[in-house]
Amino acid sequence: MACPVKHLQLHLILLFALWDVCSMINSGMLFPRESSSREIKELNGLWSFRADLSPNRNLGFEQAEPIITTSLLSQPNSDPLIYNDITQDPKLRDFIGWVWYDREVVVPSRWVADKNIRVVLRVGSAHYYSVVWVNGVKVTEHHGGHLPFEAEIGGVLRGDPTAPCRITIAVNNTLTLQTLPPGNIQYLNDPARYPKGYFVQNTYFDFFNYAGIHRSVLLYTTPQTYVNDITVVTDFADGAIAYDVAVSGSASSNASLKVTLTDGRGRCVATATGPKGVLKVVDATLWWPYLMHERPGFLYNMEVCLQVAGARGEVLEDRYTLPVGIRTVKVTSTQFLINNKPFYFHGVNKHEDSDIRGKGFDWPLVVKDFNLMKWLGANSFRTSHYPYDEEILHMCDRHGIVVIDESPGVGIRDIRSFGNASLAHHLDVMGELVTRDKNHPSVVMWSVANEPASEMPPAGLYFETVIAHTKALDPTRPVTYVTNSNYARDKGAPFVDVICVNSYLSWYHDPGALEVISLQLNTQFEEWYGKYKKPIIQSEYGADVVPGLHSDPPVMFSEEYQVMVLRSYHEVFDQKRKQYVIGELIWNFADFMTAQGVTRVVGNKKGIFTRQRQPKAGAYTLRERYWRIANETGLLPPWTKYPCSQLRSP
Ligand code: GCB
Repeated sequence: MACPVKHLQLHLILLFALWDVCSMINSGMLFPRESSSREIKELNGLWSFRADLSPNRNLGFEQAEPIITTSLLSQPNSDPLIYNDITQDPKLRDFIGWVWYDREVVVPSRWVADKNIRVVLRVGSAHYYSVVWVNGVKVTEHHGGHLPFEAEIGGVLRGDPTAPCRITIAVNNTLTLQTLPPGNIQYLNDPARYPKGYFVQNTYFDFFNYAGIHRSVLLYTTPQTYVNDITVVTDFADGAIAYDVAVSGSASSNASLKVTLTDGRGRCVATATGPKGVLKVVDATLWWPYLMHERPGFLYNMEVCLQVAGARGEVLEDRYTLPVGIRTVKVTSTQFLINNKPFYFHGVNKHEDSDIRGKGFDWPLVVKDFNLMKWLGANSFRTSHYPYDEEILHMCDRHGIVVIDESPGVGIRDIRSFGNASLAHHLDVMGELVTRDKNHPSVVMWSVANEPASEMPPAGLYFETVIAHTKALDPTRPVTYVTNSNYARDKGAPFVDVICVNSYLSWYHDPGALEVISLQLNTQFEEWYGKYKKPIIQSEYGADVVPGLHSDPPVMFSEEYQVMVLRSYHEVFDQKRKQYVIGELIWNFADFMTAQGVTRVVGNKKGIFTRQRQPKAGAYTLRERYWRIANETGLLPPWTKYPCSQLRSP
């Protein structure tokens, strides 16, 4: 008979081992939250804005650095922070180069007067390379969109407490072969065909390269000695939460820490002291995915209270509360297990994309998308092809929507993008991503790239390195990348935990030939599984639809054709999910904007919803299927039981 005490000890030893490695990444990027010791001031709304249209695109720096004069901004537009789709000026929509944002902010005088307060400026994401000044003093710069960056600005503000706080952010959307995603600028020098200095930006991905500031800019405060980072690793078997708190600031070595875990009703269920420890929850309520349990997305609140003695003997405190879900993730050769139960991904690929806002964060859109995913019976999505706003991950935690969290490593297709500079940057980006998202129970797997040229000779070492690095940062989650290479030539596949394959049978291959799907998809799965003996997710499949276009017999771009493609794929999924296929993610949740091109009719139309989030016929096909799968598992909570017979395409 198994000894329960031994069993418990084993789990804890394992947790501690993991947690020691996790402490490697304790450099901190906690989501800003208000508490009795922390305040937030959001800086959303209108900023002064100007694109640098000068011939060398450098006038802003020539005139402005180090002090930003108002001359560059003398005729400021008052624009929201994403500029591409709000302008009537085509030069601005497709602008490449530096744009400048500028704003004067009222900072509470207490924040400046009280030297025990740290004032932090945080940019949720700006695409691609950003430089930030406060009152003309450069405070930070950052390479890469889709991830946050911040700077402590209290020192600058205190330099001249009478000065207003002027924040200037310059953002450049130029991509190079070493950026993530990669791109390159091509000068077209034929004077008979192009004006002098004419250039284009080539990219190797299929979404519009929305530029500017995509997410919240805010100021927040902490005390000078503060909770800089928290890492949690949980174990469902014994309700254990191993935590590791990183403290920063001058008095950090004298800090005392108390950690309190409360349940949904605010009842204390466990406490611990010290920067590292284990909280044990008796009869823990686990975190479960949507449609897998009657109580999906259960979260505890873990409050960290840090105390240090002030100069006059007073107690200085910092408090930070982290939502925590208790769950485990494991991969076998045929299954994906959440809390040791098989999980089948029936979900979508998304984009942060909508009319006018482009990639700008928008709460009503986020809520609508969650309502649609739940309507659809989707239990998961991939953050194709970059990290999404943290608020979206919080929604996933709360609603039990499972996430494959993807880096911006999309379109690594030029051999020069496999060099050392690219690799070093990719490792940094994975560090930033894992640091930001490591505590989300909804995040169950990292995807380091989408459709790289993984058959190229350097791809093997490149992906071995990126994947090993990601696993070292987070030993608790599987790591993958999404491939469309041939199974026999893919050099990175030996290093992934789950094979994620994209294929567009009867679309990009054998267009119009629906009859080949079954045979070719079977072959695809058998070849990948035969070679690697790893579980497989169909990470993309689909077909473009011009909404309202009908045709019988079905032809490409009609609603009927998309339905037929989906059904043909589904038949094969149904055979293979009994074996080793562990998921299917439709491409795409909604139509989205792309660069202009001859295959794109105002964007990519493979959405099952339009860009305005109205269902196409394919949405009903998928809805019927996803609810049927959810019903089959027998784990569907009674309140969600859906009579499949009543779900019918219109
Ligand atoms: C893909 C890409 C995705 C594209 C899609 C398409 O393989 O991963 O970004 O949008 O195909 O529709 O071409």
